Amino acid sequence: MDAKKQNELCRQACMIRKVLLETIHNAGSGHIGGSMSIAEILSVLYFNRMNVDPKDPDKIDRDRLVLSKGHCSPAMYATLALKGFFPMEHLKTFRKIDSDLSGHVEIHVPGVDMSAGSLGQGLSVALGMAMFAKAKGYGNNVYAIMGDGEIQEGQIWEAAMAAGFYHVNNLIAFVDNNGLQLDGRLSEVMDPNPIDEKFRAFGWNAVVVDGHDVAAIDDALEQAYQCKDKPTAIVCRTIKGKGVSVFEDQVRFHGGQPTDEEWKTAFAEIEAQLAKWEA
Ligand SMILES: Cc1ncc(C[n+]2csc(CCOP(=O)(O)OP(=O)(O)O)c2C)c(N)n1
Repeated sequence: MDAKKQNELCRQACMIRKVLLETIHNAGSGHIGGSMSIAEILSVLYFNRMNVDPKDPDKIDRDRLVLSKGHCSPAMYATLALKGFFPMEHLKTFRKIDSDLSGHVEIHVPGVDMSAGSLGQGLSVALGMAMFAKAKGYGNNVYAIMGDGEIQEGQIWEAAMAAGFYHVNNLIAFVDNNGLQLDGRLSEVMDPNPIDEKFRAFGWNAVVVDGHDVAAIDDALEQAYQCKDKPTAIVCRTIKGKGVSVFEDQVRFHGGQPTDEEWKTAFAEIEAQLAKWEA
């Protein structure tokens, strides 16, 4: 990836963080930590790789993305608005009564391919979409983003087993390996690591990358496209709350809200990062 592209994708990740924080701040509620940790994944997918058209969100042969960790809707909605699926202004309705932008992703929102929120279901749905696309010969890819706490759910592994057995190579699953779940560290609750080895045992191609390195994510995707006989799992080592010092690696910001002082720090830090990428 050339330096210009890398700069653009880093800047988009920063914009995703800025917009998702503004969205949550405005609503007074929403999941900060797990939204911040997937900003680079979404930046690479939506601003470099995915075949989607904001003017034609339902086109049949589009790539699809299932945000299986559906509580991270602020990251998804920020990305879709930045990509042009709906006006930025609409984000101000997030979590308001009568808005389609609810706290967990909703399929009624342009650009969203699956409603999610009940963890553990997304990989199964993404697998179905990928198998359908293959049967139809559309040639598209289906992406899923799961949490590392989420993969404690048994249904994930049923889907993983089927995807490996049926060689569903157009299915690419990201695991946001930020090491925290709702109520603590994975290492203390129930550790699914080593995650890549588990996927390999189920017949997948699996890679581990720094999930905040846009070039590394992009390279892993290239490797996934080259793999013609297996689905690919991209295990992204990330930091929950990445991008704001006071939010990073804090269980409290899974769903909890910052104080006014912390919000001030957050917006100042994000603005400083944005200035760096714009330079
Ligand atoms: C089936 C189900 N059980 C419990 C919850 C409540 N819940 C919401 S987020 C979460 C933690 C998920 O952890 P992880 O997948 O690691 O997400 P991240 O840390 O990336 O936000 C839980 C238990 C849920 N949404 N669905």
